[in-house]
Amino acid sequence: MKIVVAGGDGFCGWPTALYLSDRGHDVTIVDSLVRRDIDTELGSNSMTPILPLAERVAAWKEVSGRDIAVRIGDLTDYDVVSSIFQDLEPEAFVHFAEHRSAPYSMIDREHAIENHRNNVTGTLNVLWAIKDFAPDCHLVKLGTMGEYGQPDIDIEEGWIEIEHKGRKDRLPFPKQPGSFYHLTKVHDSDNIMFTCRIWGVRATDLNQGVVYGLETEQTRRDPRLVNRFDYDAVFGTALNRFLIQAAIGHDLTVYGGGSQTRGYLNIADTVRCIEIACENPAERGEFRVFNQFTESFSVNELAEKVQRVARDQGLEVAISHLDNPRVEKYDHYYHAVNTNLLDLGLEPHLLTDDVLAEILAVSRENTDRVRRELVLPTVTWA
Ligand code: NAD
Ligand code: USQ
Repeated sequence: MKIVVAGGDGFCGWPTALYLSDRGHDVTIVDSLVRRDIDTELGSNSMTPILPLAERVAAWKEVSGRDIAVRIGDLTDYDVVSSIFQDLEPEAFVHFAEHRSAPYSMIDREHAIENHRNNVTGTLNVLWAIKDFAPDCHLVKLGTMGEYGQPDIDIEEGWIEIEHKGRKDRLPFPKQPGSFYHLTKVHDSDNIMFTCRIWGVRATDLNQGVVYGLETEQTRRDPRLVNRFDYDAVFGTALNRFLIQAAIGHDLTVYGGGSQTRGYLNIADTVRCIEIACENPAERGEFRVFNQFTESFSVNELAEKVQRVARDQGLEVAISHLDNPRVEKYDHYYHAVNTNLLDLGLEPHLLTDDVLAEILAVSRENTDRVRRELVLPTVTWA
């Protein structure tokens, strides 16, 4: 298939582009490289030394013999987006290209607005371009499990049957997101659902949980293909941060009580989920939602696992309960349905000690790149 991977220079997008290319798809990466600019803004860096995009793609060609085309461009620019659809006529448009950090969106008013501008405008442009130039193209859009929040009922996959005053309907599942960033994903979902209804767009909204891990089968083939690996308090995510903290001998930073529970998945499953979505497109006019996670854990459970695996490698790390910089629920009910992707053939890579040990080992090889002053959180919700 002809597939565009927007955001293909990022943590999820890069290994996905390699995986799809390896599977014989004709892949074009579109990226504005804004994530690399944000590193400069925040004084942060990937723990792994990632090459410039052109060099990464050249290394992939050398290793695999396959071409990945690259377009540097910003989805908030409609000329860029319309030319992508006109020139490439993609069958699937995989959309990772958003600002994805909750703390980044909570820095101040300007960041909240820029986060909305970038994410909501980019997705609107993609929807208009599909309508204008490629009405059959399947939009595979990365949303987030955090759109739902933590309701006191089971979380369904996008839709819920409701009976109200004697009448029944199938309605969008209620959303209670926990940051301005998570709110942008809710706005995107609404915009996509609306265009499916009025223009007959075909779309799959992948409500992804927190992704952990670093390498995939493809990135392991050459050190130049290494994935980015964020550890700072703005872009680093829970489990990856704990593994890096263990590697540098920092206490594990559990926010607040630590009973907050989320859905998680291995990066190796992210790439496969995208393939499954692309190869099983939504119908014209269908707004399909898949909850893309494989297991759920509390933050305390993750910290305890990392502490144990680190001890096996001779590292003693303590668990610290910091004042929570976010406003979050503790001790909440969490049961989310995730059967759609499993029914289509996903075979999860579960969070075993071996998986943790591999990520910890790579982290230990890169400790010299970690700027310790970026580890503790500075952005607060309140
Ligand atoms: P990332 O920041 O590493 O990568 C995003 C990429 O998109 C970057 O390379 C960035 O330069 C690019 N980009 C951003 N805005 C753009 C624009 N307007 N035009 C063109 N390119 C743009 O993020 P990631 O971790 O790879 O996440 C990818 C997607 O998956 C995001 O939409 C995110 O919300 C979603 N997601 C991520 C996780 C996770 O744990 N990492 C979990 C759930 C959902
Ligand atoms: N947490 C800690 N300590 C840390 C970091 C995080 O206790 O050092 C806690 C947070 O308080 C939160 C949980 O871990 O309760 C998850 O936080 P996170 O930073 O790992 O993830 P989150 O902010 O939710 O965002 C990440 C990605 C985002 C994606 C989301 C999926 O950055 O792009 O949308 O995961 S989900 O959480 O399902 O919405």
